[in-house]
Amino acid sequence: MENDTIVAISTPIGSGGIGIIKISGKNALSIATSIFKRSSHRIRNTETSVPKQRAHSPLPIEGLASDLEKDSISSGLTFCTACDEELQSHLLYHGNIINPENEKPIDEVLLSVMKAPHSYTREDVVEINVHSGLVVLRTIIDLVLSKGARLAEPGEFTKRAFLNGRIDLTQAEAVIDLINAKSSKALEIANSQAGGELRFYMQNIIKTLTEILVKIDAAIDFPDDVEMLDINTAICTIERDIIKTLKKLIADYDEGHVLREGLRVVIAGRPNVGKSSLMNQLLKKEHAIVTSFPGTTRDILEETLIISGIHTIITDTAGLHDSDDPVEMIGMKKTREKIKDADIILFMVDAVTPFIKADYDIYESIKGRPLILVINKIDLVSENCEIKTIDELKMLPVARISALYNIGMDSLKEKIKNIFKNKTSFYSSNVIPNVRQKKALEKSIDSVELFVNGLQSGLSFEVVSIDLKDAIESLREVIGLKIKDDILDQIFGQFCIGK
Ligand SMILES: Nc1nc2c(ncn2[C@@H]2O[C@H](COP(=O)(O)OP(=O)(O)OP(=O)(O)O)[C@@H](O)[C@H]2O)c(=O)[nH]1
Ligand SMILES: [Mg+2]
Repeated sequence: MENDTIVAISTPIGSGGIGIIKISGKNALSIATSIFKRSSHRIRNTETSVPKQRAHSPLPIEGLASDLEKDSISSGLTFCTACDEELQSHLLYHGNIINPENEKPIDEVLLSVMKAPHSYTREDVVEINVHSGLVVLRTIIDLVLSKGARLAEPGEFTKRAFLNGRIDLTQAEAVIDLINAKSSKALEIANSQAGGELRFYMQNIIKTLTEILVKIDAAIDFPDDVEMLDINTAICTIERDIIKTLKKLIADYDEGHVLREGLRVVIAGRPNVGKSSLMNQLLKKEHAIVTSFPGTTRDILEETLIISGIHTIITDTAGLHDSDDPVEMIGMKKTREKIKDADIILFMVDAVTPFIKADYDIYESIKGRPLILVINKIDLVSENCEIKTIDELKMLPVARISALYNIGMDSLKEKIKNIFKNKTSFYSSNVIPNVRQKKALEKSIDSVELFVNGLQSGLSFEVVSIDLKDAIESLREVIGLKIKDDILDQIFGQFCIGK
């Protein structure tokens, strides 16, 4: 476990009233003490405002020292009489960050101390509230680094909270979601996950499966001495409770992930139908290159935007058609991968030459998925021109647009919104696994089903217990009890620095 001392700016970079520098690790306090000079007269303490037993509870940070100074007496702040004492945990100190080389103050700050284990990381943590401004923040960070700390990596504070047992992995991931929440529902979901709801489900299932495994192991080792496993009851519990719950969680992901991650809308079609033009029109900027040459877009392009109030990730793709050009083939492979993960596919055709063989080939590969048929370039055909196609395609929601001249965009957005609503309106669960958790859940279902099939077909306990162990391992993986370092790095790498 890492035990060096880390530092980062915890607030967004840019101009603002207050910036927070966070230090965590065994030297956090000594580093802070070496660069911080307390003001001679005051600590804000709570004795005048809260009952005695809460005197050391965390204090709200209301503003910087100068504001505190003005309001100190009227707001009931009390004066410190022992200012040379060691910094106490969960108190807020007023003072200055001093450059130790010339003793000159760098900034007037409020400094709070949270001693291990009563901190976010379960290590000693110091937070310094400084006047936000890049130069001040950088100067203080440099000073802390010169005292032996190192810059924190993205998510490292939360990673330490996880490694030190303060939170489990589902909660750590919920912290990312809280930071990234794009809607009030997403925030609700992240909050319940941060509270440990998914972990609660997992722990119960792991407990039940472990009890079955213990009986199986005992029956293998001491066949004559132990009470036999009631196979029918075990199968019934697994099928009725466990598989059902796991499948529900996966269905929750499929239905609910748009609430936490956004709606994935992929524009697909053959070359030159106007996919990139639509992307640009939706984004209201020249993002994708548009030319009259088929095959202009070689790679996928992704952007986020709000469509009718919905957080959307829109993807422009390389045109799909028969080609043996190696670059195009790579682009088309990526297109197909994106299509696989899409929540909505905007299947685009050209109003002038609709439904040639290449269009039908594409349709064959995407039918059954949530599609909107987008007929583009309607500015080039007469208004009432009927587009002939097979009945199946006529059943799809259709948007007639001109991406170039911004015609029909509202109707297209309305259709996207309708599909989103159908997907989410009955959605009430507050526990939505993320992709990583979903994959582990799927693995666990496979193993549990193999175990049940094995039991039903009379395989030996030695054989079926392997599947049961695999299932338990996958469930442990969901809450991070068995997870490799590189996966951890990937998870915490998604955080911003300072969290
Ligand atoms: N008249 C008209 N031309 C359009 C419209 N949309 C796109 N175009 C033109 O069609 C050509 C191809 O447009 P793109 O947006 O590059 O088409 P694409 O589907 O991204 O093409 P690839 O990247 O090659 O697959 C360009 O010359 C666009 O100006 C439209 O609504 N009306
Ligand atoms: Mg293009």
